[in-house]
Amino acid sequence: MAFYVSKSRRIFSGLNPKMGFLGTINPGSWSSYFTHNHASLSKYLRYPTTKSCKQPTLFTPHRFKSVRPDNQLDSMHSDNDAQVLNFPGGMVKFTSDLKFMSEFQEERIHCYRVLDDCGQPVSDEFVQIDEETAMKMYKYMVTLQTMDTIFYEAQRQGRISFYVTAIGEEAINIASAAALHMDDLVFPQYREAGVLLWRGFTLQEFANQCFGNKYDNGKGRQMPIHYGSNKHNYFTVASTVATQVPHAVGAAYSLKMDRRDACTITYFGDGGSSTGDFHAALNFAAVMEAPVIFFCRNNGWAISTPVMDQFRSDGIVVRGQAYGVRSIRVDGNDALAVYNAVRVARKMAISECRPILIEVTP
Ligand SMILES: Cc1ncc(C[n+]2csc(CCOP(=O)(O)OP(=O)(O)O)c2C)c(N)n1
Ligand SMILES: [Mg+2]
Repeated sequence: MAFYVSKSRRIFSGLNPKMGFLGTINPGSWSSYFTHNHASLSKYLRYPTTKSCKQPTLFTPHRFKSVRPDNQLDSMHSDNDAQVLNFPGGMVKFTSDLKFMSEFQEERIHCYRVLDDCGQPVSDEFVQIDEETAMKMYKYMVTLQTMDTIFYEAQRQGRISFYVTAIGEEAINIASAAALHMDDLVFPQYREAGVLLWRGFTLQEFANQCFGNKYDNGKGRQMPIHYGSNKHNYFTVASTVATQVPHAVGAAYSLKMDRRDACTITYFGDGGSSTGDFHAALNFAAVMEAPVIFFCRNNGWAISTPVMDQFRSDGIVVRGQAYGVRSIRVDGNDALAVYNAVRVARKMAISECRPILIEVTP
């Protein structure tokens, strides 16, 4: 038995670097962690150690040692505060108000933009892009729309069996792609051909895939518009709605374990946000602190199902906070706003090892 335990301990420590979420086996660490880190606050704490506090198990996660909960506690605490409770997941204050949280906020979440309806800047607090990049973005937006028009007509004429356009979502496609690096892995839905176009997939390659000819990367085994390219770090389009979202979280976690200077981004629609995969993925990413950008294109419809028949929340953006994911709502017709939001999201995702949720509307 002693031999077995010492052997498994060796195996366990060998696995540890790759399995960062598995923590140390030290039952005393939980309470000593709080007293050590909050010595000055310990007089205010009520330790529900006798019955409600879960004692650590063999697989106590490392993330309980994250500094994030400490910062949260410090910011909410002042010397005048009454007793605080060590509630599962963090500290909470007591209240004697019997008050249910409202199902909505006083005001809907604002939409970030930097250009007004006439294209004039409304602020100077955003990163300007150089003229060359601006021209390239414009060129690719026009190219995307032209390609869509031609392939859409080919589909209507019966030359290809299926097609989906990004009409109205050109800025969403191109500006988000421009803010990413080539090492970032893309997990697309089906309305983001512009991201692949930006990365260098040629018009001929798009045609090869749509027509399923022998030059197609997938050798014609997929439906049209299911593009994928290893070379461009673009995973094959997942039209089974939102299945790509948890995949992106797993891949992001892998990038983090390998300490790569890259993140993943996954695109999905409002319809995708109405699936279980979306919720599982957000929670998974928050808990595992995975560098992933959830990019939701809320165009108001999942085919013929309007958002009013999908959810009652203030769009998708508010769901981030419920899962502990930083979020923003952005005007998808403002290419500079999309560019800035994705650029900052990427930086935060990688440097702080955290998921970010962006909701855009065309
Ligand atoms: C799991 C699954 N259920 C249903 C469908 C059928 N379907 C294809 S697209 C779509 C709507 C997706 O809407 P949204 O995510 O908002 O994307 P949009 O087309 O608006 O960009 C549905 C339900 C599917 N492809 N996969
Ligand atoms: Mg939609």
